[in-house]
Amino acid sequence: MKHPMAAAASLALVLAPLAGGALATGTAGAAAAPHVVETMRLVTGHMDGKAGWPRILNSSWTVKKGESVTVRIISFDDGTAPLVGNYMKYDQVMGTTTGKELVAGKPVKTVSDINVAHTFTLPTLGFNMPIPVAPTGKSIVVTATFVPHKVGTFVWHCYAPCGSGANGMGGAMSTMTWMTGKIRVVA
Ligand SMILES: [Cu+2]
Repeated sequence: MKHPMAAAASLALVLAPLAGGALATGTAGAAAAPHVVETMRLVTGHMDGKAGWPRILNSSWTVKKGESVTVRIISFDDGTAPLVGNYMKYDQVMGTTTGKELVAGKPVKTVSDINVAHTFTLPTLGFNMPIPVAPTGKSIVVTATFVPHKVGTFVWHCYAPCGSGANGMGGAMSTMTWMTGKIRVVA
């Protein structure tokens, strides 16, 4: 805005490819890119009225390809659901612009399996946020930022066995809009 219009326009043309490159390596430029925040609340069966059925509210949203998306999850769940088998890798933060997520403001790369309550995982986009157990009677806020580079409708899952049935994968875990949902990325 400080520059004459023509100069600003040509500057933008020159900087655009650089900004894209900077975003891809996660080093700089994110502040200048479109940026949205998607806030979700993760409630327990006691809170949503269905015992044993935790739920992520605002489970489906739409963002634009190439924009910076901060996922903010406010979890009230004080129960753990340690990861097992092939899902144990989801104790790692994946696909974020910094390689980390913020847990109560603290940057971390991983959450110990024993402390995992849920995950928010978009496997096709390579994005994963492990959600640690919340202190009883309180909430914990977990945030992470990613940039979707593919257009489409992508299903997210929780991969912690927080549902019902012998393996914890039933009930909320296998019901759309509870522990799984759809994220749309548009051009
Ligand atoms: Cu879960």
